[in-house]
Amino acid sequence: MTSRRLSNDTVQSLPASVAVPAYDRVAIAPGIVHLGVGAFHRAHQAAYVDDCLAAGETGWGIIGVSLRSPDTRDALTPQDGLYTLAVRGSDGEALHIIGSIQSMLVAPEDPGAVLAALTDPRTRIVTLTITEKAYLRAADGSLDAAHPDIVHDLANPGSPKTAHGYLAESLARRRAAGTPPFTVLCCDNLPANGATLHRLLIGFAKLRDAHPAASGDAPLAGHIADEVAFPSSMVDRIVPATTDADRARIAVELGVEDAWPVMTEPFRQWVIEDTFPAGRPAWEKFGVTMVEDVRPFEDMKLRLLNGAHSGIAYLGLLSGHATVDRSFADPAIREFVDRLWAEAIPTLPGDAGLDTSAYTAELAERFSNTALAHRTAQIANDGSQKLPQRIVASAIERIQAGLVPEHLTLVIAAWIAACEARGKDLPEAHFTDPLDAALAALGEQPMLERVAAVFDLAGFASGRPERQTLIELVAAHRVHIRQGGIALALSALGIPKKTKLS
Ligand code: CS2
Repeated sequence: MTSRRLSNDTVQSLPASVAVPAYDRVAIAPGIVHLGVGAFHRAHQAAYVDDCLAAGETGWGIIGVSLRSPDTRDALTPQDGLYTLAVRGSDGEALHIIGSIQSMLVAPEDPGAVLAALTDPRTRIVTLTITEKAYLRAADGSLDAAHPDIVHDLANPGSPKTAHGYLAESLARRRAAGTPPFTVLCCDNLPANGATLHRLLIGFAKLRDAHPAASGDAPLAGHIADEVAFPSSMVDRIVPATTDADRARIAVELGVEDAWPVMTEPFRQWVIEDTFPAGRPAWEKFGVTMVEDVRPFEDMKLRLLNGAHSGIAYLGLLSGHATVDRSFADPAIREFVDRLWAEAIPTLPGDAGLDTSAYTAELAERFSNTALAHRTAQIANDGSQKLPQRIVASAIERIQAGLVPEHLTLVIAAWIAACEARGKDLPEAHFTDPLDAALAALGEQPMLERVAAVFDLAGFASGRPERQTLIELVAAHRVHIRQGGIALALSALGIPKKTKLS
């Protein structure tokens, strides 16, 4: 393997088939601070921003912030922030070098530098992909005020650990300096993600306003409630984790090394509520849909794409399928996903002009992409954080409509079974969940009680009249899985369909 590295110098000498930034990176000013520079951000938002920069915008470079690990910074900084986006479809792989990330910061190493970037008047948008669990919601959906990182951030506003702490402190400093607030654009897979973050941050600010560490400061909660815009957005692009084989292949194709290329699919979608008082890039020129209300798109994506993804992951893991395409090619799982969609589609707004059959047909193609090798174990992570908006919400609405969500509830049972299979049929730590320690601490219990305990820990259907029905359905599926594996649970649903006796 070559030892030369991708960088501003070597990017000029890449093979002609590789698309490179066609703009002067030095002339770009930073305008966006992004919290959570994972592979998803690098395949999605950073690529859209790269398109805008290539079209001549100069004020929207990205400063990437990692809230925890230095790994992305360590990979990208020696490459001047450049990296390869490998777009893998059925017709092969196209390589793009993305130049929109100008610099990287690692928050735990230098919180002051992150706050300086956030308070810089040139920063007009702060975007986030920090994953569901980093919003630190309690089981009832409100801010988890007892979380040690929240307690820390309230006592130490100048050296926060959480996104909430960084946003609150920088918004307070901007106001004190007479700098208008930035717009906060949440890009995580949460329902009403902007409104959700707004609510959580106001919750944080109220605690902060009441905390002795903030005595003498002007109250912040009202400022955030009234003056800061939090448009919601729906983000979509499938981004499997990069493997060493990907790194080796890309190095050969480029002729230089890229420590962390990102793999993705040709499809991409971004729907954003158009509330940007401090301005924004002209994203709409590159296929981004700017709307007044993102909710119908978001629900469709969370319930049909992500809901099916979780089903494919947990049922697939329990059936021995390592990747999404293999799981989806299993006729029984394919039939199950069709029925899952049939169950979830009626919960979507009928008057929003959604074309659910075109959408699911396209999803079926995307899930069948064999070039991605998207691992079921990757999607299986953090189920307790993902299932509420992907599965539980639709299941509750089905019960309200007088129907039985028997397929949706099998996904929950398969999640519980897959969690419990780790260290037995599945490798230990094959995937992880924030509830792992609490789940492990549950003793032997009858099935109904066990499922109820899991619902309580995860906050599924908390306080809702539909909770008990859901628990009973999940427990019945879980018993089937225990007795005869996922095959028995599926056959109890009539999958695979029995051939008629002649
Ligand atoms: C996946 C998502 O890992 C997961 O939970 O369902 O990351 C999914 O690939 C993206 O939301 C697609 O946009």
